[in-house]
Amino acid sequence: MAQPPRYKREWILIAGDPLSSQLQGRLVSSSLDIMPTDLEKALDSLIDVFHKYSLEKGNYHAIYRDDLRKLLTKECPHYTKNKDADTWFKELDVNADNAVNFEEYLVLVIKVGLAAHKESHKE
Ligand SMILES: [Ca+2]
Repeated sequence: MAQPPRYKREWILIAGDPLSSQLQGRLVSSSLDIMPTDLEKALDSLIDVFHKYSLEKGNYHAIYRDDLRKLLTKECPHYTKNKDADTWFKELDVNADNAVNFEEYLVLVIKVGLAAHKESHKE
């Protein structure tokens, strides 16, 4: 028998409503749900950040060049400043479809995560 989900997402979407966009994907726990783990919360944040920029153009699955520039500037400037946004875009857009999909975004997360981990061990 399948295990119940540890937590559930409450999807609220009213087309064109900015508050709905912000609420979409938010983790919602009811009193009956088990609290998500730290890693589950972190994963939820990674997904939320992706959608924050993909939904700039109304797409759940693609971040376009100018929105990637905003993401780099606003979400991880410390770890991405050594390359310009166009260079990041070319590196991340592996399938060359002029958009960064979620898998390609995870490459950025890995690179930034490695840099953050390295920095965490600096004295
Ligand atoms: Ca792509």
